[in-house]
Amino acid sequence: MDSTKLLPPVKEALEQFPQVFHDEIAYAGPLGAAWAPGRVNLIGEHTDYNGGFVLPLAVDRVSAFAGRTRQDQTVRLWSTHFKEYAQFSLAGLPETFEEQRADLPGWARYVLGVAAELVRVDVVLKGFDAVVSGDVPLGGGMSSSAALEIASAEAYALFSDHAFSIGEKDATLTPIETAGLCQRAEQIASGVMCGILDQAASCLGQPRKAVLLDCRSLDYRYLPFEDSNVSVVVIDTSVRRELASSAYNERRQQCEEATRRLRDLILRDEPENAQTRSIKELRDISPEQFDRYKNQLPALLQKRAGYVIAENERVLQVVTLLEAGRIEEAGQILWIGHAGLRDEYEVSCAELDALVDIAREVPGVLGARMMGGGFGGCTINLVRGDAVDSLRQAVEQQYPERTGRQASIDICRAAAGPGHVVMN
Ligand code: GAF
Repeated sequence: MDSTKLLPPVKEALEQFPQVFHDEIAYAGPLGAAWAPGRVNLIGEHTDYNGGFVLPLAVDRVSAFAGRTRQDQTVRLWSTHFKEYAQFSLAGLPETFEEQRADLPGWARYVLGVAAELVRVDVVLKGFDAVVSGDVPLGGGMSSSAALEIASAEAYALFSDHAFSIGEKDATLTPIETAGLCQRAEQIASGVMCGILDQAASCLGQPRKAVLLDCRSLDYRYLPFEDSNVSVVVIDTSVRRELASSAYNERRQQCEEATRRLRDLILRDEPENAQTRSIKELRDISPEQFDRYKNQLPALLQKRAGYVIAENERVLQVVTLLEAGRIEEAGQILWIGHAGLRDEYEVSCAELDALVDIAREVPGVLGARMMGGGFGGCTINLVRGDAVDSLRQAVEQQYPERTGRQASIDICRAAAGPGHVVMN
């Protein structure tokens, strides 16, 4: 393998392995590396756990493991980012958030959680030592934790000498099954009852493509996403808030409560409509139905459900526009999505709003909105190539003035899903 072709975090982890794990342990396999990408989401925020649609793309930023199989059941890890070790045994893995190892650093709990989920589906794992590296901004709304989980699954497959495999054909686990399993690992490790968006986006990544995922049926299809004139610019507010986890779970509960109430109302008034009996999630309520019943909901639930139902429609509108090559109009929908997240779903914050406001004044920015769970992290901006520098300048000048913070700006490309390599 020509190591110059490897992604920088993969290269870094491979280079560091012999320096970090230099004790004279008899390994059971060759040096190898496994990785998986982070993601951006074009549109479809907080729709995944409502059974709706999302439109993400995996990006050219990865989480990576490089290491070797051990002869026992121990997993020993070194994080290049946190500069710390973590170690656990594959015997006696946690099944719940409460049971997870409190003495393990947060990042290693995701790796442990993936092992627990793999063992639950009867996969046989082997211990390994590995260096963990990555260039997905941590906690920045580009799914660094999902990238770590999917890279972990890929690493377990690699270091178990392919006792199981992940892939579309003749594999033990399909990419979407792997995503579901890593979603549960995330829930165990973090206590956040996340949907499947992040893990699926990482698993399903393809260069120059976005993926439309139906989070209920888990059917998906790819959309060409390469316009040499338009860049995907991600701007990080540098804000990370603890509140995000509890607020996320609260939003999820509010959506469930809104669904129950709407179902009861619709059942009462339209008992003859057989479809109403199968209302399980906000996905099942059409915008027209919602308009008929929304005034009977408490104001807060009206806002939450209204946002989700409209956002689901926005995903499908963006798909239609992208397929017709009308990217400028697709950009317009991102602004509207941001307003919904800010005013109705109330998961934005002053810093995210400042970035979107600044972007709105820059000619050539086609659309922008906050991305991910909210309360911090990044915005996604669709920007005409010749406007990227103006956007950068506007952010550098205005964001510190408005917020007292610095933002970082990154251009991302749609990239492949997980991968691995064995060194000779
Ligand atoms: C976070 C979650 F992990 C996702 O499942 C998704 O709900 C997203 O927030 C909001 O769209 O990234």
